[in-house]
Amino acid sequence: MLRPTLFLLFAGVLQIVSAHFELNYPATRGFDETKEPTFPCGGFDTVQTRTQVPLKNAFVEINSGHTSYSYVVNVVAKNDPATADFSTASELVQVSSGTRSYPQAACLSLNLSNSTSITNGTNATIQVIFNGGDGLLYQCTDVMFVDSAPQFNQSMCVNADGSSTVAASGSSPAVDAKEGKAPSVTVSSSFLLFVIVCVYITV
Ligand SMILES: *[C@@H]1O[C@H](CO)[C@@H](O)[C@H](O)[C@H]1NC(C)=O
Ligand SMILES: *[C@@H]1O[C@H](CO)[C@@H](O)[C@H](O)[C@H]1NC(C)=O
Ligand SMILES: *[C@@H]1O[C@H](CO)[C@@H](O)[C@H](O)[C@H]1NC(C)=O
Ligand SMILES: *[C@@H]1O[C@H](CO)[C@@H](O)[C@H](O)[C@H]1NC(C)=O
Ligand SMILES: *[C@@H]1O[C@H](CO)[C@@H](O)[C@H](O)[C@H]1NC(C)=O
Ligand SMILES: [Cu+2]
Repeated sequence: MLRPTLFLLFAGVLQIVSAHFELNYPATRGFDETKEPTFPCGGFDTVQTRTQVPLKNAFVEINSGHTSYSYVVNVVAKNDPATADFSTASELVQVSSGTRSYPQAACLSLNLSNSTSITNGTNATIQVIFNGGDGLLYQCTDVMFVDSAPQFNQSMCVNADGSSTVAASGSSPAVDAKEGKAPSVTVSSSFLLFVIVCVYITV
């Protein structure tokens, strides 16, 4: 009787630790963890204030509660894309994809070369699709792509494992930041603690 209870406790704590993901930069349209599985934008279907994003060295910065995940970043180059646009091949352009094996801050570089229509002044919505193993999760941000975006904060491009943030466009790294290590240590040490407790009790 003891073991199933402990397992449930363990699973419950794990779920709190791995709290899905957030889109931190450019600012998300909105975040509601319960709606995050809602296609196409995690329950937020209204265009918000646009961030000017450069055509080169563009990225989105996320915060992951999962240690291991895959992601895809898409762009719909319209002023106010409809839900259907996010599932229409001719409207949806994939600009990034990959996997990560560490939690917390991650800088996902965008490579716009798949799009022929995005130029200086193009309004668009960026969609981040996150798969941490518990279902697809969605976040969006509204942007205007520009040649020169002096307000776009390149310092927001940070990987929590300290790895280089080489842009997918092949241009020079935006930042090689070592910040954000502390939170990932917190997550992994609490995880380790529960593993130790469970092993201890089982034995
Ligand atoms: C461009 O599109 C192709 C086909 O969908 C895809 O395989 C590739 O990963 C895309 N490139 C980027 C940078 O996302
Ligand atoms: C890009 O667009 C902005 C604003 O629309 C304009 O001021 C700028 O001159 C354009 N840049 C180029 C290289 O066309
Ligand atoms: C882009 O969006 C801005 C603000 O949302 C708007 O003022 C502007 O007219 C749009 N540009 C185009 C080319 O539609
Ligand atoms: C840019 O981002 C960095 C890192 O988060 C932050 O410290 C800095 O204040 C930001 N700069 C601006 C102008 O917002
Ligand atoms: C950018 O994406 C295009 C299309 O998927 C690909 O051919 C190119 O190699 C990519 N560039 C880099 C630096 O990854
Ligand atoms: Cu999750």
